[in-house]
Amino acid sequence: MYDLHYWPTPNGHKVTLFLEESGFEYRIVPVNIREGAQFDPAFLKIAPNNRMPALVDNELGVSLFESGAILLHLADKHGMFIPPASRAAGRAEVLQWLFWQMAGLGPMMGQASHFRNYAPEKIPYAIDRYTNESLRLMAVMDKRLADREFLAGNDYSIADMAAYPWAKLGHALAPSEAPMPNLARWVESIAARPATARAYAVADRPDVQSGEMTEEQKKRLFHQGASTVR
Ligand SMILES: N[C@@H](CCC(=O)N[C@@H](CS)C(=O)NCC(=O)O)C(=O)O
Repeated sequence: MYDLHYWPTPNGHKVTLFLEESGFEYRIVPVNIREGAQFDPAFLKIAPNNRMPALVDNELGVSLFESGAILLHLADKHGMFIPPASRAAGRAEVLQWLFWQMAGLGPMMGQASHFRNYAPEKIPYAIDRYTNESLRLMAVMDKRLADREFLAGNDYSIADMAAYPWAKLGHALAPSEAPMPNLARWVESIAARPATARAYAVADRPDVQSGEMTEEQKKRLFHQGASTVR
């Protein structure tokens, strides 16, 4: 049994995508990041970076933070959605696209969204920098997907699960941008998976709902620094 410390954001969806594909039993533990639940001492014990998602693997007595580490732990433990070490070439394909998402697509789209939607001033340099970098990364995906079904080859993998929740939001960044047909086909094919629908349905639970963000909540989320941690 797994406990998934979760809030319905793209990084949270990555893990419900895996858990719903696998059919494993898991409990949702809501982490209302708008209300500061990421700073609860009990949560910080398993997620010292005060970010969700985090996973408690009750069977092994292990807890993890960072969505990429969580996906890799689940995939390796159960031998699903990543080739084993004995198939090093296929495994390397998954790992490089997983790390590409964690280091590139996720952070860049996160910043693009922040400067476009939440920053108190509209700063064109920041908006353009992060929007353009996100679009560049999406074009890399589009090219990659021209001759294979999924990011790492012909099998759906944890690299796709990591990239999907961000990439599906991509069209909102620049609706007039030249079409990315391979990326669009990939988004549609993952959206059509029954497990994807179940993963996103978790976001409809009443205990993970939040409305418009208040000024106080924005301050809590967007004005963190070293003193937040000490
Ligand atoms: N690299 C981390 C990023 C996690 C992350 O940024 N989580 C956000 C929500 S998407 C969060 O918990 N924010 C709380 C805060 O900013 O205090 C991962 O992939 O797990």
